[in-house]
Amino acid sequence: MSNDNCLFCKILDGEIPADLVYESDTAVAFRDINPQAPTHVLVIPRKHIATINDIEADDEAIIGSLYSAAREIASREGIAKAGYRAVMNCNEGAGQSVFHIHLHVLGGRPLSWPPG
Ligand code: DGP
Repeated sequence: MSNDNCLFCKILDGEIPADLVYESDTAVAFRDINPQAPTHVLVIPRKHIATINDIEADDEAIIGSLYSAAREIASREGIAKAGYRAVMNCNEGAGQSVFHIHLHVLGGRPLSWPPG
């Protein structure tokens, strides 16, 4: 399930430290190293999935669990009522730089739309 060359798999394995804020059987979340908002948390599946394009039918429960994590994190961070964004980039053209899917959970400031 884990990929030796994947930065986020190394965080899951404890090889690279991260500020963990949430853990479940299927998902882990930690603070982004380069935060773009007062709350900027990355929610990742424990299973290595490189991009949205690589999600398989059997992964639906895992993907759902990422949003359950986002909801819980938003509540804990106190941003649920004001509003937050949960967004996943797919491939370089959309800004994906780490090829292990991750939901960016951003909040704590006004967020404009559309993103750049
Ligand atoms: P994306 O560009 O959508 O693939 O987002 C990747 C995010 O990962 C980016 O916002 C910065 C973050 N990131 C990269 N390396 C690390 C790291 O070593 N630790 C943490 N916590 N975040 C990282």
